[in-house]
Amino acid sequence: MESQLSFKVLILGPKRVGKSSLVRKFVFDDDNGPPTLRAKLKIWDTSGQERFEAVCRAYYHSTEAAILCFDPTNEVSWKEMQSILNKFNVINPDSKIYLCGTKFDILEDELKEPCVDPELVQEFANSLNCGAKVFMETSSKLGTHIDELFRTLTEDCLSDLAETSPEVLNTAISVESQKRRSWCCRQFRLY
Ligand SMILES: Nc1nc2c(ncn2[C@@H]2O[C@H](COP(=O)(O)OP(=O)(O)OP(=O)(O)O)[C@@H](O)[C@H]2O)c(=O)[nH]1
Ligand SMILES: [Mg+2]
Repeated sequence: MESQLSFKVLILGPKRVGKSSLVRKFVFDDDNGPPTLRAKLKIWDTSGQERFEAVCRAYYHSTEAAILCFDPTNEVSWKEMQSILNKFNVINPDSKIYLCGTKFDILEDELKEPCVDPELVQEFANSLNCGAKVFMETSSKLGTHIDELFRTLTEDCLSDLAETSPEVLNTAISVESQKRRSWCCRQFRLY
């Protein structure tokens, strides 16, 4: 049962878009929701540096969900994110996909529109044909929508599993976090 409730989540995206900040906020911020999660998440935070790309690709396999981050204050990151997603899809076409616009606090502070129209992001998500979900307005600085993103992802993984094992929806699991470092991808486990 325990292994069934363990989901591998990959955090992908171009460099400096805020992937590590997102994971840190979720894993280490007490205000967030891990205590109510009902599954073990193994979160792999990848590097966005191009020189690590080949190594990061080794982590694309056997992933239940991928959070694809881009920075709506930086249009280049939107294009680069799509290119990373295409490569990911070739290796792992069955993964759930969550498109995540980061650094929303900057847009709010500067009263700016995102570089990419949220409707276009949604259209792109629809075109992926895998039920990709969009979270356009996350901020690791403020904690905006981060809990909601991971909660939705976890519930989606649990719902899929419940189709074959309905009892998983009644299972409660306690939570603690551990951190393990490696040189290009870091794993965070939530229990
Ligand atoms: N204002 C603001 N800054 C952010 C936010 N998230 C990340 N940053 C900043 O963006 C920069 C990059 O953040 P990281 O989390 O290291 O980005 P990354 O995607 O992990 O970068 P790589 O691992 O190099 O690919 C840092 O200076 C962060 O402080 C956010 O939500 N709001
Ligand atoms: Mg990082």
